[in-house]
Amino acid sequence: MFGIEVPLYDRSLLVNRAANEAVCELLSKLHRGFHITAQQLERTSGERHGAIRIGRPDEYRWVSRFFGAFGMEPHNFYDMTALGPKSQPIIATAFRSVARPEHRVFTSLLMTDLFDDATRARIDALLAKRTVFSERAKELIERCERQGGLSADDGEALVREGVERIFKWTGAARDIGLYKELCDAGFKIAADIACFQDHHLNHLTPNTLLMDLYTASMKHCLGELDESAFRTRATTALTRLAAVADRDWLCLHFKHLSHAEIDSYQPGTVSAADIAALVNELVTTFRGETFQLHKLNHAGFKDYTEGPSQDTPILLRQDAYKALTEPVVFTEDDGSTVAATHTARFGEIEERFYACTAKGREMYDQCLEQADAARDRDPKLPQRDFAAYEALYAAPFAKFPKTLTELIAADLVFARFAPTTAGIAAAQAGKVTSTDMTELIRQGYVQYEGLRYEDFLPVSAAGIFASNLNQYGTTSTATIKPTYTQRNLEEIMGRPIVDATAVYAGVDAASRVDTYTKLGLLERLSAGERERIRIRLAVAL
Ligand code: OOG
Ligand code: NI
Repeated sequence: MFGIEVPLYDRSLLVNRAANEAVCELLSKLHRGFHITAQQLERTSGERHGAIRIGRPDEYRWVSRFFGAFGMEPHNFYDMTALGPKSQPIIATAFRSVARPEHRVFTSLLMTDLFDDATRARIDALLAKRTVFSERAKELIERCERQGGLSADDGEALVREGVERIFKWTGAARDIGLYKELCDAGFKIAADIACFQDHHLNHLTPNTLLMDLYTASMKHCLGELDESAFRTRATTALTRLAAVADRDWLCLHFKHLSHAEIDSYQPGTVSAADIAALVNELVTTFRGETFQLHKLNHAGFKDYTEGPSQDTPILLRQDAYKALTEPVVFTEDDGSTVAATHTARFGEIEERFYACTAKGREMYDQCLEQADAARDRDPKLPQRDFAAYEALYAAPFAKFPKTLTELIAADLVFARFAPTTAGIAAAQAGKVTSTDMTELIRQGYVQYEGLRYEDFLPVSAAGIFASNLNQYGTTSTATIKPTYTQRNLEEIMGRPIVDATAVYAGVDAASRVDTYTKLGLLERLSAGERERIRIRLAVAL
């Protein structure tokens, strides 16, 4: 549906696949035995999240029930109204499954009470007129809830309601007067939501294996980076990757690979000549007609990537090509129509890293603030001197260790632990003495895997909103600015929101208990360590 709606999006998927293919070629040299099938590559390079923006609380509840039918639950509360000057008049959650978290939809709700009474009344009146969920869709959702599932035919029918009506872009708009007023008053997001007839997808976001290679590729295909600049950027990205793509990196980026499979790879090498050959291949590929993205309707690529610096493997990095200007038709109350354009839908990309503990997250927020402030002091730097910009942005993040084992040892990220066969044998022989996880890992008694961050980042989301609305933040015009809580959104949906951090913490703690138990170490833990695990388990429950 989305590929047909937005041709540039479909092409960006091809760019992503070409970049990911180059990454996999490099990995197969670095890890002899590593191989990815065309199908796995396609899956890995596909979409991982989408974003929709909802106007009315009752619509939001239906959306929540719709996703419920697909086993997707609300995860985390994002208050976009509380980001200072970066605020947007929305609150949000993301629907995803606990067990299969890699596909999610960021779902915003416009809070019209943030606006002055007159504006609010006009937005509410316009929103009140639309019906996005058909009777048939509601019936299917209710049946699913009653029966605990749907027949294959009904399931198909519900999917069709989604792609043919609820989330389909029609370009059908209403009330051009209000649209213009809202845009001029700096409320573009409200115009994007209130003046349309459907919950169209704002964007879909594929997964890249190497953000900096993808962004350089897109900029090159869009004509923003010439061949030589592209070569430099691509070479840097691949060279950096060759230095960090160890076993932990593989585990993080390829969830379909087992530990045993990864451990069976033999170490290989990647030379400068290998990288030059990969870059050459990409240059040749991008000369093809398919990749002449500059010939399509586009508005360029964002200047910098949101999230941690490129060398800090935590949370999530995101970037995007900017929102396209698309034709829309306004139908007025008297039945007359007006052809116009609307700019809101863009093309995002994401690369995911490790989920942070509370301590890690606090440190991230501080580093981010410093890095953002440094960038704001010289906003043209990314375009003028990208290498200097990268160094500037990375400086505050220098505090963060850059490898998984160090991040775990510093208690900055969550992981899942398990005893190895050697560990269990050593425990039976009474040879396991240390209770220190890092030490147990070093001795080969424990294996580990970093938990991948499956959620969103409000400040990054604000940057994403800003770049496509061409507007950084909206101030409330209500006489008294309302504040919102998770409880408000839970009441709107009629269901609780999952605290994703508590789930990560619970997985981490439960795996520690299990590991210590199997290694006969539980009783030997210090009181402090036991308390720390107990708290994480309790939070998760
Ligand atoms: C949602 C912005 C949030 C992300 O990736 O952070 C988001 C929107 O633009 O509607 O999708
Ligand atoms: Ni997004």
